Amino acid sequence: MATSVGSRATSAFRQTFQTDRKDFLQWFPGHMGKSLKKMQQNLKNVDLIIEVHDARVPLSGRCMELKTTLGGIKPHLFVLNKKDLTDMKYMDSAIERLNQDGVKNVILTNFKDQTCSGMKSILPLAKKLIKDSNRFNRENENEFSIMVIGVPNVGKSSLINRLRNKHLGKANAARVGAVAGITRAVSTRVKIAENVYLVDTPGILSPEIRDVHGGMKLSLIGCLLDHLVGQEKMVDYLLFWLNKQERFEYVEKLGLPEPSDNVIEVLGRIAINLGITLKIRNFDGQLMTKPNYAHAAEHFIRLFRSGELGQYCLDQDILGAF
Ligand SMILES: Nc1nc2c(ncn2[C@@H]2O[C@H](COP(=O)(O)OP(=O)(O)OP(=O)(O)O)[C@@H](O)[C@H]2O)c(=O)[nH]1
Ligand SMILES: [Mg+2]
Repeated sequence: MATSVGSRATSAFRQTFQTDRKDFLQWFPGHMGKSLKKMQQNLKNVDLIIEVHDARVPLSGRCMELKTTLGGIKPHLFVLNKKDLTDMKYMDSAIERLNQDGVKNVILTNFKDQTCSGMKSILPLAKKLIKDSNRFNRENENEFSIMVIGVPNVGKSSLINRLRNKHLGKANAARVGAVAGITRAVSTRVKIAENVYLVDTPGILSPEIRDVHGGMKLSLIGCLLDHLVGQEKMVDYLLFWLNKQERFEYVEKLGLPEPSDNVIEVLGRIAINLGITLKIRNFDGQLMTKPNYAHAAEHFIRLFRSGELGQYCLDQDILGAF
């Protein structure tokens, strides 16, 4: 049933998002096969896989290629990270759905929180799973080797640094960054505790099963490079999603008069509020001031990603009512 927002009924907002699937296939990097092959080769020396995910996309964030090439062979721990940015009220149903899909040992974490209890439980659970498993073909029975995998920008290197810092100080930390593709190659193993080694890997992503919604959600959380998708298109999808879910916190945070589904109108208003304009010459040579839509889009996305617009589980629409 439609509810009323200011003078506007929410049924007035878009119920579908139009985009060209042809563009969407180009968003996904094509160079990841080499890393995936290296990860497969390393698998024989690995006792456990930690798969890191972004808790804002607990279902659409899975890379099926990772699942089919590396899943099922070794004990597996599934970390739903960035819980500080997700809407926690959907996490129970997300974990239930993952369990139904055969994903066990799910841990929720926030690697930015030094007191995170999920974080503290990773190593003890990893050791238990390894001890309970059948470790065949292992040269050194007393050593544990763990490979950390996942799509780009979910916190794989952060996990390694957190475990490392706890046990061995900050020297030689893995590189971490807010854009996708910071880790470029499968690392040599890093000692994180007595007899425990971790292998960092680059984010792996492939377009094989993604629908447009999955692709747009991954772009919003920073798994794809923004310039490939286009920030204005990303804001357009975000507006579509927020309005459809009746999440209107953005209106006040961005100083808008009311919710809107019109991306140009919204970006124009943000640019005016922030005083970000461009001077351009019109056809008869006169200087004109125009809103800087690109910077306004960047601002909107930055606020969304930092959690300043609220906490969101972008898969709430496919998880259904809780
Ligand atoms: N808010 C929040 N940010 C996090 C969390 N964990 C990691 N980050 C941030 O997420 C970004 C990506 O972290 P990385 O550890 O580089 O992620 P990655 O999976 O190794 O990324 P690639 O190597 O590019 O595939 C960085 O800006 C981290 O500071 C978390 O739990 N919460
Ligand atoms: Mg990394």
